[in-house]
Amino acid sequence: MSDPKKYDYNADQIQVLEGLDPVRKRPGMYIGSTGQPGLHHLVTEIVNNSMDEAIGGFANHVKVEFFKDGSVAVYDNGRGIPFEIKKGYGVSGLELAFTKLHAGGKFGGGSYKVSSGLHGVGSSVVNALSKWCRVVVKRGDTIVIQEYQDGGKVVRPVEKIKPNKNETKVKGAEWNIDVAGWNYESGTIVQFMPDSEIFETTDFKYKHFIAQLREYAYLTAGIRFELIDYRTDQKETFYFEGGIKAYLRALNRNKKILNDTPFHVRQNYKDDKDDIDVEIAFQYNDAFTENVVCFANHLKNAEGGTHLTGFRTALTKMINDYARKENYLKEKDENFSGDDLKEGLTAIISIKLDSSTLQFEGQTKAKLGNTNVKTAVEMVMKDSLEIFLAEHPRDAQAIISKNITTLKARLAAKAARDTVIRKSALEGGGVLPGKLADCSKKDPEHTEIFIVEGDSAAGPAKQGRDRNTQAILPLFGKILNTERSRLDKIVESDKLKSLIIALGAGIGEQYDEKKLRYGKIIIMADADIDGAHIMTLYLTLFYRHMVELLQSNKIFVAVPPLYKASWGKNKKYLFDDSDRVAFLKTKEGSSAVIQRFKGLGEMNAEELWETTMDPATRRLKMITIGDAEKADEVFTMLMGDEVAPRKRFIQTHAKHANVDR
Ligand code: TTJ
Repeated sequence: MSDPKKYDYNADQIQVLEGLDPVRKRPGMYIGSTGQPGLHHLVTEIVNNSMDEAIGGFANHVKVEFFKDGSVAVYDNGRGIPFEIKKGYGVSGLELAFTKLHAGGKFGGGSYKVSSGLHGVGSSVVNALSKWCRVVVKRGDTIVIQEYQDGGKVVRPVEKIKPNKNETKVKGAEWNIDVAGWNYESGTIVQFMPDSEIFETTDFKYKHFIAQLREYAYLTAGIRFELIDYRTDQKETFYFEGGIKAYLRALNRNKKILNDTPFHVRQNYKDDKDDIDVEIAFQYNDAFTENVVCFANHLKNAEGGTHLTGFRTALTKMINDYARKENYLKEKDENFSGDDLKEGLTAIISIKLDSSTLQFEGQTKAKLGNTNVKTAVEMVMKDSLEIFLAEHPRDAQAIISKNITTLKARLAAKAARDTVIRKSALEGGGVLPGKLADCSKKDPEHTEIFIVEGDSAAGPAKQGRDRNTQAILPLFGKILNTERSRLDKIVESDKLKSLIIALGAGIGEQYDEKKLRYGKIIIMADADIDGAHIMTLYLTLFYRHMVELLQSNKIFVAVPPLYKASWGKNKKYLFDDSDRVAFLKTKEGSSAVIQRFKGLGEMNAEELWETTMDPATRRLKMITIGDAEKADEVFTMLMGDEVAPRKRFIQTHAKHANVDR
């Protein structure tokens, strides 16, 4: 796989920078947190050193033990950390590695290193955050030990020991590792007790390590990972001769597989700048979901990244090329899109490169950013996939017939959507909705439409309006949840259909502002919580499916008054409470009767005209994109898939809110 000389390093290559105080002062900087993830990271860090040794081809057995006393030990059968005195330092490489911070200074450097991947920490950081720590190194007949205490202070210089009958020099510690039982020619054992004064918890979660070591075992074919928990007497062993091919099989278990031969490639990509190991396996099943798992230096990239992009690009190109060449796609057919190849795809992408160059992006730093990796994966994939398809025509056929089914479904869905939209919404069969009381003028420069919530307000609105220029469309009850529903569902809803047809301009991709029948669209709803909810629904609809209406400032909300003050033959409408307070301070205020409108339906035609509809006296609030965006957010929260924020919202607003579902 990789050049063994890369691993031919020794103590001379360890760079020394400083002592361990900074680690204890700011642990989070080195391990991310002092919670359980940080605690777990200590073990990962130690295991990763053994992983490096294993990937280099020098170890094939790694064991992790959790002891009753709270300590953990990691064993490998690698070459053993060098323990001879390092020239110029007067101490061993082993001691340097465990007691000095070596920024960027990895053993060897420049090779594929799993360690130092995420936080750039090393064994010294683990030592610094431990109550005590011990290292045992075996090389041939020689076994040496070193012990540390209280954050990495040497309490036992490197000394030779016998495999049996050992005693610790650490106060209060037990001797519980099995040196004699680790009966290999050479190897390293590291044991440490996390410092309970540093960590919020020192309880290692066994399940976490089951998952991690299983994943490691899949990613490193032929290496045995053992996990023992003496606290609960549990034990697992993970060993996969087939590596990521075995992983693929596990992910596709219980699925009907389409290509019996899985695709698999493992290749090094080298040019003047890069040296990247690429390993990929994929196989299609008859399901509709996609399952692609990506790793960089054995770190899972939940958000994908450049390796995933390279994989998709190559897969799309090669499948299209092959399908054309073999006439699965005819001249008139369109190409598979990247999405057409996702259904039923299970894939594992694992790349390795110099860990000091790893770049991560995204919300959770779980997206690989190294741009060269895209090229490397793409090149390796293209070459090997071309060969695979040529050599396995029956597997190729199985894959491509699945892809064709997906493609056809996509085209059929689009066609269905287009016809539904055209028939129901755009043309409306030339018939305006029966509920619409249209205006006589046709020129949108002069016309406006009131969308009136509820039948009780619709009557007065129809009577009170200016018939020349004002149209009324009564819509009753809550409209469809547009957040969740797709376009074809939306136009099937009767309420929305009449709204879309009345507006005349269509919806979605087919929206055409030139066909809009009114210059202003005015939503009229009660000034209560239900009204606000209804408003949210409309704004969401406009925001998601007719955003042009918002961009050209055509959406408005009518603002009805909250109060009517009457005295003698006089009256005055008060729009809000500050109006009312101001009015009460005047002469008329003292004798006036103040009536509160509970809803639009309580106003008669004349009142509604005077207060809410007459362009000369009414108030309108213009809805901006920003308003609609906010409505959309509220909507997503109320109707979306995230349950927790909705619960919180409803609990906070429980007295007022009246929420569907
Ligand atoms: C160092 O150069 C000579 C050959 O061995 C190289 C080495 O570092 N090997 C090595 C280190 N094997 N295992 C480790 C190791 C194992 C554990 C469990 C923890 C640490 C910090 C290192």
